[in-house]
Amino acid sequence: MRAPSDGWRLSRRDLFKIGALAAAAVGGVGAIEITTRLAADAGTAEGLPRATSAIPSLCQMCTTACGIIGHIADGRLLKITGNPVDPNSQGAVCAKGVAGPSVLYDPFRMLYPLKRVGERGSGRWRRITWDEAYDEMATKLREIRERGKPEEFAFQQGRNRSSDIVARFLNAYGTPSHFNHRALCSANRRAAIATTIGESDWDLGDYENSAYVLNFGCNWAEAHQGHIPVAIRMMRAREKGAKLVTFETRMSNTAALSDEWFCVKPGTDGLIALAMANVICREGLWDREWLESWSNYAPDKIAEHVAQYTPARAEQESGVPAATIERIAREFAAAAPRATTICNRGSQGHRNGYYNDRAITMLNALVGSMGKPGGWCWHPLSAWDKKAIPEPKPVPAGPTARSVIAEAKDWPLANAFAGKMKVAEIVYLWIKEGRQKISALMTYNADTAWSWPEAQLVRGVLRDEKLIPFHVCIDVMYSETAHLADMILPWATYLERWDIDSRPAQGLVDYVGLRQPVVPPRGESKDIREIFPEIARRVGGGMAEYFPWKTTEEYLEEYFRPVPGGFAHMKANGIWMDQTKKPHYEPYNKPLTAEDLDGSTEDAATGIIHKGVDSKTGAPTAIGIRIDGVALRGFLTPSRKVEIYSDFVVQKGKAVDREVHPLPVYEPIPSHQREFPDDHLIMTSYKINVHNAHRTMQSKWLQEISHTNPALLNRATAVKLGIHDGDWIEVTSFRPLDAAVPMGDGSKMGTLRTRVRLTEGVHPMVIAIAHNAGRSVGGAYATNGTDTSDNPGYGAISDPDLDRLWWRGAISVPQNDILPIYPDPVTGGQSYHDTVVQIRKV
Ligand SMILES: Nc1nc2c(c(=O)[nH]1)N[C@H]1C(S)=C(S)[C@@H](COP(=O)(O)OP(=O)(O)OC[C@H]3O[C@@H](n4cnc5c(=O)[nH]c(N)nc54)[C@H](O)[C@@H]3O)O[C@H]1N2
Ligand SMILES: Nc1nc2c(c(=O)[nH]1)N[C@H]1C(S)=C(S)[C@@H](COP(=O)(O)OP(=O)(O)OC[C@H]3O[C@@H](n4cnc5c(=O)[nH]c(N)nc54)[C@H](O)[C@@H]3O)O[C@H]1N2
Ligand code: SF4
Ligand SMILES: [Mo]
Repeated sequence: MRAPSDGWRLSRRDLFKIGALAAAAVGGVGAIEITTRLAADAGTAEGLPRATSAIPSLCQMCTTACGIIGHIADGRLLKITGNPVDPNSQGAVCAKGVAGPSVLYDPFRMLYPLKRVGERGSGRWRRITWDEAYDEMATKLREIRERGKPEEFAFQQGRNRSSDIVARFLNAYGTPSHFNHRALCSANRRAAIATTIGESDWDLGDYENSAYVLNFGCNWAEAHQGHIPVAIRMMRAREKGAKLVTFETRMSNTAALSDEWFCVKPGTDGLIALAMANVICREGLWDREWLESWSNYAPDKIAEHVAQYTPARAEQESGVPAATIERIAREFAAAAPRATTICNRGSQGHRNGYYNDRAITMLNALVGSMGKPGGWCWHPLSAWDKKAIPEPKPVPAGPTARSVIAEAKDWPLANAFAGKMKVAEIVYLWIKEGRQKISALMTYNADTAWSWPEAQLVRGVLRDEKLIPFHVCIDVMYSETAHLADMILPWATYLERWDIDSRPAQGLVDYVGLRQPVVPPRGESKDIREIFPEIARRVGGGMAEYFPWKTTEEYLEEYFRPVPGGFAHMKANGIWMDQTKKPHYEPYNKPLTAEDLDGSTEDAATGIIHKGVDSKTGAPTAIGIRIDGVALRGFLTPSRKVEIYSDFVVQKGKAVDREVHPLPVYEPIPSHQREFPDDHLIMTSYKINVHNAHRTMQSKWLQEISHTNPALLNRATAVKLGIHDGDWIEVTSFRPLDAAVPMGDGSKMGTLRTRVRLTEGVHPMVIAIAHNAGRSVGGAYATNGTDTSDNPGYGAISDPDLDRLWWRGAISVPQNDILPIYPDPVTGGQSYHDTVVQIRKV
């Protein structure tokens, strides 16, 4: 029976109408009231209950964190629209954002704490109380801490948006074994940008004002960490006549929305960019004056370096005609400074990804578009201004204990920059190899057993009670990782929890947002903001001192005090931005004031201006540089200029006996440097627009739209292999043939069976498989009807939609089961698109 609190249910027809209304709301500028009125009116017009309140919050169906409004009727979330006051998303939401209620009201959600009763992975559980859960956790964690081995408590997270409370808890405990997902995601790109400009690891572009956008493997129309905020700006740029050029291995929706699409061989984007640099230098299309002021490497030396990368060589390796590379280089330079590159996992998710992104970033320096309106821009803050809105005190200091895995010393650039990136894909391998003893593991906001490369290795380690004696998983849903836990704590969804949050500002002005519950948590689910203080109290030993607030609201009240109107403003509006701030254009050109210069010293040879000393290192602190007689802020690199040549990375490499090239170079992918037999292909990965990694797998609304991930194969390749559309194939992967990486012996790694979809829209040497599919547990919707097991964590399930699961049995495969661990030797970034596979019709 359906519980009375389940209320009414939307029909598919209603959903369609709401989707149209949400789309209409996207265009609606102005105040929240407008959207609220729209919702209320819409309710009556569509025969739906009237929304009685509209609560601003932040989406987390992906990590773009768009401002949303939850429309509530009779205590139930009716629908989600965009919050127009969000400067990033400006009132727009994507299909995943609209589908929030399907995650909140998912019948297979975890609602009660569970303890394992069968063997690990047997799927047999019993319900326990929170009190029992807290006690058991606190007893284990206290014992480890009192033994003086806090590093044996490991915390594995993914794309967490509550970093304040996580760091507070782990630092108060004292463990450095804090593992994240970054190397799986964006490490190469971040390292390339940080090397080059020093003051940010994230480019934002200024797409709305661009005349030319050169895209190397960024799928902004379907994915990207700034998805909706970027997509709306790109579309506006196009309306204003900008030209969008996309290099992709596949006809993505982004490629389809571009003026030109070039299908590249995987891993060759850096070479194309270097060949463009060659054309720009050779033909004098550069902004020589800008380079002379701002590049730490002389223009003629850059020209000399890129001379080896001819368009003819780039054509040979990438397949893009030399004449096209020349034409695009000229067009890009002609449009500068209103020209920018954009790139993402397509260029950086490779063994040579760091250098690819170094080369792509350099193009913007060559044409002098860095920091200019319509050019390649950035913001130094990746979130809100933490100096103006600091974390409430007392804040615990960082841990003093050491963790071999988190330090990941073999990779010189993994932890070289401000934000430590770590090397996510080696965590479970190194635990297996006994490099780090783990006595307790807490997994949170990550489905490592499914989204990490070599997922079966992760599962093997999680299953092994000698390697992981105690595993607590905090999750909203029953995931592959939860399946291998000893205890599962039901986590509140993003629609039921509090957060302070914001994303890199696409408008180049920082802002701050509030995620607030639009409804109370379902069942017994709780957020970590409630769980962690309670564990801290029970562990004792001084931990609780860092959690003096009685409630999360009390803590946030204090946190938001510096915001005009405080917490009350945030609860009513969801967002605050200082309207007097100007966009962060050309920060390097900002003159130093007389006050800045008072008491400073200047290095005669470099022009670098210093003032005071670094409290940790004792070295003089640079505050700027004199350029053409003017004292300016400059870039935040060691040279205060754009580092085309980086001695910093060379030294980092030397420290661990690894060669890091100071300049952007092209390093061919070792396993790709040979003749491929017809049945050998390069397996790439991509994201589906309506799904986000693991967190949307349970959404019946989104699963209904997309529930399979057939292998995309070029028709010409299929003809050679006698494969037809819809055929079953076996895909066997090989480890990289690459002495510089763990297990790089070229041996066979894994096999999966799937079906093919033939298309002209994929490179003939590529087999492309989407990663957003292939769950084996988590209930009927996540698994296309195959997991029917009863789980005491779900509560009573009565969902009439189960009878409408028309896609039951649809094929979806877990790509990561055949994706080898393959860290870039420089940064540790996982090479997602380099795996050589053999395919066979079955
Ligand atoms: N819908 C959706 N949105 C998401 C996510 C999601 O799972 N689903 N995840 C979020 C996260 S965590 C991230 S990191 C971002 C990622 O955002 P993006 O990096 O923009 O998207 P991806 O699909 O990972 O990869 C980009 C594209 O690279 C292409 N590609 C593969 N190899 C090459 C190559 O050698 N050269 C070129 N030029 N292209 C290549 C793939 O076909 C793919 O379309 O998206 C975020 N947003
Ligand atoms: N083959 C392949 N593998 C990939 C990638 C790829 O392109 N190809 N991309 C990689 C990238 S870029 C990344 S960042 C990682 C991401 O991999 P993950 O970190 O595993 O993916 P997420 O979906 O971010 O995290 C899943 C967790 O989000 C949590 N979550 C938090 N809040 C909510 C909520 O309110 N509702 C729901 N439903 N869940 C919530 C749940 O705990 C869930 O387990 O995957 C990587 N894996
Ligand atoms: S882009 Fe991400 S954060 Fe924004 S609405 Fe879509 S799912 Fe939500
Ligand atoms: Mo990611």
